[in-house]
Amino acid sequence: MQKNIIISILVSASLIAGVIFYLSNESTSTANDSTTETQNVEIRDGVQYVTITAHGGYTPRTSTIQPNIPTKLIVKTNGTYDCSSALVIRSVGFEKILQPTGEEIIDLGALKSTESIEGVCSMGMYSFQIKTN
Ligand SMILES: [Cu+2]
Repeated sequence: MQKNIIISILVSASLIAGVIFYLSNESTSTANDSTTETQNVEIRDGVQYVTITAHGGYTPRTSTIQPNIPTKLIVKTNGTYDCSSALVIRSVGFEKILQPTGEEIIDLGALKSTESIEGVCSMGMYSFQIKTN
């Protein structure tokens, strides 16, 4: 009898711990999403740089750039061990496993006003899009 009570306490304690862990994870990912609003496109010396973070997906999911300007994509990783580090950008023939922490600079060329570029993880679960305005 005593044993059963102890077991059920242990089981419910680990369930509660699991729920708390899940909820705290949820809130961090929401916090990350709110930073997607920040400006991630910058033109320096005639080159347009788009910066995207790969970590449990890509942030921001959608970026808007100007057409007809030579453009480079900077993909930042920071302790990225999930599959968003396996990046594929078909339209420019890019396919690479990124370093867990670092920066990858990918030449996108100058996009036409109707063009858009899509990056996906190698399994196609995560993606991001770069559109022209
Ligand atoms: Cu994936």
